[in-house]
Amino acid sequence: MSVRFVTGNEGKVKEAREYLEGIEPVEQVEYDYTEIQSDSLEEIAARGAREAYEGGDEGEPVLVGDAGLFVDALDGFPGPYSAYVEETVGVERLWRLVREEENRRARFRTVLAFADGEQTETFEGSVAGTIVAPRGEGGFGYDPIFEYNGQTLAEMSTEEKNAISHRGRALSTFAEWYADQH
Ligand code: ITT
Ligand code: NA
Repeated sequence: MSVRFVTGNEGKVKEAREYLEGIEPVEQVEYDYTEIQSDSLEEIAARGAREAYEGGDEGEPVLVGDAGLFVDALDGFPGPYSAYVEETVGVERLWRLVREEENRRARFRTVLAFADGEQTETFEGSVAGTIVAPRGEGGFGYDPIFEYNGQTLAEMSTEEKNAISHRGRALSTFAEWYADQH
């Protein structure tokens, strides 16, 4: 048995392997599941996981992740639309929107959904920070405008970012649950 991680991103698979080391092998699969329109990452990931499970090899459990940046003053925008907003509005212009606000708090959230045909379970990880003017060359996506403890995620080393990562937190919760079940 192995867990099939549905993602186009090999880096995420490597990260998942670190958390599931000694528990279960992780295999990367690409599956173009329907991303439903919803403001709930849980709902999007759970539907995706069920669809990927049904469309994949019988009996092999799947893991689907969905993540986003939720800005308090913007009622959680861009949230589940983070990838689309990054492509259209862009990170710099999102900063300019938030700059007008007194409250610049935001949160990165990842939800992982696991489906094995019998059950669908979701696991959350999040990190709270502040939206700032872009700084740093590392990371990806919204990292340059997300500050945590005085540093943007783009200014951190990979190790520093992983240690506080929303995805890492979701993976570690999932790994603990999975180990308990198997
Ligand atoms: P998958 O193939 O794994 O589904 P994806 O591009 O859909 O990849 P996510 O659901 O993980 O990626 O994230 C959605 C968007 O949120 C992504 O395009 C980024 O803009 C942003 N994002 C997610 N995690 C981030 C992080 O740690 N730092 C900066 N931006 C992040
Ligand atoms: Na996704």
